[in-house]
Amino acid sequence: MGIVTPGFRGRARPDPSRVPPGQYLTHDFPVLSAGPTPRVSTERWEFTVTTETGEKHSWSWADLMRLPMEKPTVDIHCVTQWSKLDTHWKGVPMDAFLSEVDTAADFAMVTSYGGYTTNLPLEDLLDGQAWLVHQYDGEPLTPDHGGPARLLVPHLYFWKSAKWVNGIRLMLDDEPGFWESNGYHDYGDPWREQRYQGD
Ligand SMILES: Nc1nc2c(c(=O)[nH]1)N[C@H]1C(S)=C(S)[C@@H](COP(=O)(O)O)O[C@H]1N2
Ligand SMILES: [Mo]
Repeated sequence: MGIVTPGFRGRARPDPSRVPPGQYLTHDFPVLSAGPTPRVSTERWEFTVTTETGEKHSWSWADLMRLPMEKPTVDIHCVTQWSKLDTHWKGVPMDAFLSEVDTAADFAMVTSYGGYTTNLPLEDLLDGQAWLVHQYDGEPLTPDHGGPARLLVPHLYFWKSAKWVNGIRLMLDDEPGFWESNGYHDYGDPWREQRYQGD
């Protein structure tokens, strides 16, 4: 029989107050993309909020750069079971875009260059819980990780943090996004292990 040395095999033992059930810790930064990486220049980049009545509010890259920035340090949790603690980002809280908009909507469809979509309740984008980020670890966000800009919604599974984000469509009624139409949970709270429909 071989000698088994507990604690030196397999995955890092996670701190249950930081790491949700069923997750393991990773120190690298995996790339998970459902399709090819779109190349979007900051000159061409635009972010548009569309209300339920069709009213549009758009921000160019220059507009984005003039908004007050925050530097959130957050833990992120992917449904494929990796979690990463204390990730450093820089960006604009979503409140900056949404507070200018007159809406009765309760839901948001986040849209991306390349066609990815993900839905969430509008309130989950407000009150400093979500950001449009353009830097990771002090560097411009790389295309693989969603550059030039992505959504960051760390309190939900990371598929809700749309890479290459280009807009938000406000909706009176909930609709499923890309993964939500393919069996993933509508809400995706990692602390309640809402991975798949029915969880
Ligand atoms: N546009 C877009 N956003 C996306 C995805 C995607 O395929 N396309 N994948 C999601 C998933 S499942 C995860 S886990 C994270 C991965 O982000 P990362 O590649 O920076 O780790 O992005 C999310 N946002
Ligand atoms: Mo994911």
